Amino acid sequence: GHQSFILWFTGLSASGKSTVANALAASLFNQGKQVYVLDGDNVRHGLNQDLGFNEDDRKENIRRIGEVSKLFIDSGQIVLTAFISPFRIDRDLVRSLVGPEEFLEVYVHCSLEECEKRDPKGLYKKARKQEITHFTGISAPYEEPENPEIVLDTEKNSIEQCVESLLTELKQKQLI
Ligand code: GGZ
Repeated sequence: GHQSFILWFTGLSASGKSTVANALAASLFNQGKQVYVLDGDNVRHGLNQDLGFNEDDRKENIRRIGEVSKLFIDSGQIVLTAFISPFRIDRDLVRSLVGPEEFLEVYVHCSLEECEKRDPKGLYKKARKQEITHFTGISAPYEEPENPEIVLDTEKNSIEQCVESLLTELKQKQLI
């Protein structure tokens, strides 16, 4: 197999989306694949710097990321996206935009309790004190995927184990 596709990582803040996506990207790169990671660091600070975290802005965030991902696919790349993407309808919109063959939803599962314990940026703490509003899991919703192609559990498994199961899935689906 040799084709371009999206792995769409979704999950709570601090669930490990970017970490797993970047580790997988490194592995695919070492196998000679053209791969690129889109996440908050390179999208929310640039293209989407006009957007915040209310419902409309999140929807627009995901819509634009979907369109950009489609361009990456057209250019023959593997694209890994790591955004909370809390609304099912928005994830489904991207799925229909790029085509079902090329879209794999990856649910990065980690309990709210564990994410809050990790709290690498202190955002959960701020959200609890209402210093940040509309915080996913605390004061804004997260809609779990109903039929994700892949589920990872970062509470039970290491990053390396998560990368291994992704590689296995991709080989099984003959995408790599
Ligand atoms: C959720 C927020 C918020 C609010 C800032 N709610 O763990 P992080 O810091 O590095 O990742 C989170 C990121 C979420 O941006 P996304 O573009 O992935 O969200 S969405 O898909 O819902 O549009 C978090 C930080 O931004 N952050 N404020 N209120 N996360």
